[in-house]
Amino acid sequence: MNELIEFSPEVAAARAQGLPVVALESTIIAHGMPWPQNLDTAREVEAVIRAEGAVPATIAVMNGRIRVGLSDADLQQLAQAPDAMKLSRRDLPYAIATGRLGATTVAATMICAQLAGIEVFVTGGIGGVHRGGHESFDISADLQELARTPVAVVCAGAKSILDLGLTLEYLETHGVPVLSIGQDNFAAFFTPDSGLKADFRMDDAEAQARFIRAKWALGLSGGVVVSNPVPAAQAMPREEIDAITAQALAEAEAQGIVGKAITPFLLGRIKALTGGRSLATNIALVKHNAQAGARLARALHASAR
Ligand code: PSU
Ligand code: MN
Repeated sequence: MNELIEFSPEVAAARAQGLPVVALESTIIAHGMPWPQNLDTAREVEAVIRAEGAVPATIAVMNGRIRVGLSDADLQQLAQAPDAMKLSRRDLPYAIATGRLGATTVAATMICAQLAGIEVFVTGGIGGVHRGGHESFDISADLQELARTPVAVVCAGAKSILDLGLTLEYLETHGVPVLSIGQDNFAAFFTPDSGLKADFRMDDAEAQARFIRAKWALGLSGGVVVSNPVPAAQAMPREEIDAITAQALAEAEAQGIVGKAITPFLLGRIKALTGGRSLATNIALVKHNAQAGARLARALHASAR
């Protein structure tokens, strides 16, 4: 096993016993949600996965190594660290080489999950092609990672701060399938329906697992997106979130926010402009994804690699 990886006792035991494991990212903790809701959510998401019969493995970089499975003290540290780096593919070696504390994005978490032999990863929303991305070239490295790294990513789609149409086009070009649970359309994070069709509707975890096994058995590299819409009762009203998103995007442009600072900036502004209601939706959808991810991990586990 790679000496740069360090498993928590819980994840090490799960591996030894051959239990299904679900990876979780840490950028959502360090940069996606404010204290203390970030810590509460991290704990609750892990609890949902355990209740569904799988073992959670939250991933971060600490002391020059990739930590797969965080203790509660680790979660507390990450949730309050003012200086945690946001690590995507390009940044991972820097944090390891310098010993900096780092939170992993979808892209970096996929890399670490694959190194750790974990097939399923749960997040809130994936990154995507930003609006105006054809000019700014701001396309999340998450999409390239989905094209190359064989991990199934359960998410509530991608946020409408992005250009969801271009995001789906990019995924199609790179051969990344988008499965949808419970509806035909791709989810839009704060709202269930993006108005854009996902590739294949697959409501149950066994069907998703058969699809994923077939993809990998064919030797097709890369991941699979599993889009799990936020439950209607916890969603934001569409018109409201669209108006607030437009305002947050205008503020980002006026303030010259670029690069990896954009996504955290927009999330923070949307939370403030909704009086915290977007955060409640965000928390609800991550927990909902944890349930779907744990079920998928169990189904994949039941069908040998
Ligand atoms: N979606 C969320 N919350 C988040 C993110 C996405 O609901 O915190 C994070 C994820 O870690 C994702 C990253 O990988 O933002 C994408 O950042 P960028 O757009 O800079 O690639
Ligand atoms: Mn970007």
